[in-house]
Amino acid sequence: MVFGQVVIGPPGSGKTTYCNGMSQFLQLIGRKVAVINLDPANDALPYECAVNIEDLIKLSDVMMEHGLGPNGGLVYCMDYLEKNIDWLEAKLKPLIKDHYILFDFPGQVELFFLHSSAKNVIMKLVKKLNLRLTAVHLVDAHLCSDPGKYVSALLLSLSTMLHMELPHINVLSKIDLIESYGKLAFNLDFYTDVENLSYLQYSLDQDPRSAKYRKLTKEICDVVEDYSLVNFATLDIQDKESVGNLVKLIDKSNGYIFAGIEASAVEFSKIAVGPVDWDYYRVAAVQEKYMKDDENFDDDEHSGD
Ligand SMILES: Nc1nc2c(ncn2[C@@H]2O[C@H](COP(=O)(O)OP(=O)(O)O)[C@@H](O)[C@H]2O)c(=O)[nH]1
Ligand SMILES: [Mg+2]
Repeated sequence: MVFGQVVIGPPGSGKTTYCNGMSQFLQLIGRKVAVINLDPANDALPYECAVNIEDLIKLSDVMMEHGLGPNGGLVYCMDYLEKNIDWLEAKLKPLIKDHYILFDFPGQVELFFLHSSAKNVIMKLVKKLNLRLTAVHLVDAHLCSDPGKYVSALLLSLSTMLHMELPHINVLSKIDLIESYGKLAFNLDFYTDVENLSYLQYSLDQDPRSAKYRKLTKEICDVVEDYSLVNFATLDIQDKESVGNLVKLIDKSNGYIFAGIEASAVEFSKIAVGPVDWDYYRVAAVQEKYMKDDENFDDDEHSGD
């Protein structure tokens, strides 16, 4: 059983920086981490990647050969990756024995709430390699400074959650910059908890530019409230405490904290409903032992694929 994160979110939301910071943090707490770059539009990578989609396909080649723009080119690249999933699987196989995996995905949002190729890639890997992944969906906290943009972030987050069908954590990234955008219309809790959107609708109705979309805003807010799935964690990637708090949430969502614990269903339930406060150094040690024990099982399990 292998654990990891699928890092997604709009362009510029901080995915690549996140993969770099998160891998450093996880290594500090004793985990072996492999970062997989699946974004062919990533320029200079700040991290050392274990697998790079550029070795399979280059966005610039696709754009030139097929006369596509960057968006069409990225869709093509993801389709191509899905067709060549064996390439990725072969690259991942030696890593999954003892690594925690971070996938740095492209920022084109349609790939994660509309198209199926990126999702199919993830689902095939989950099934074939027995991965336990959490989708970490980064949204620039800047969007909170404009109620209209915040509503679009809510809708995007909800659509992505429903489409991806993975354990999912939405994150307001670059929270360290939030004060530089001026005073927010509401407290930060309002934006992270997503509990009562009527205040937001009222605020939007006061602005003549958005008042004409009143009905649309109300419908979108109703959908988000009815599903009651969206909320946000916050992140400043340079703040160790902020990254640590997020790691605790992620470890709980993909089951990392349960790894190697031999307990009854009651004990597991206690951990599941308990606070996310636990000792990650201990879990890292347990996990290492568990992965070694699990190695033989995984080999047997997948030898028939
Ligand atoms: N202040 C601040 N800047 C960040 C943070 N995360 C990312 N950035 C910056 O946001 C920009 C876009 O980040 P990048 O990782 O390339 O985004 P991507 O397109 O989603 O991969 C870069 O200039 C980063 O330095 C953060 O937590 N705080
Ligand atoms: Mg990037």
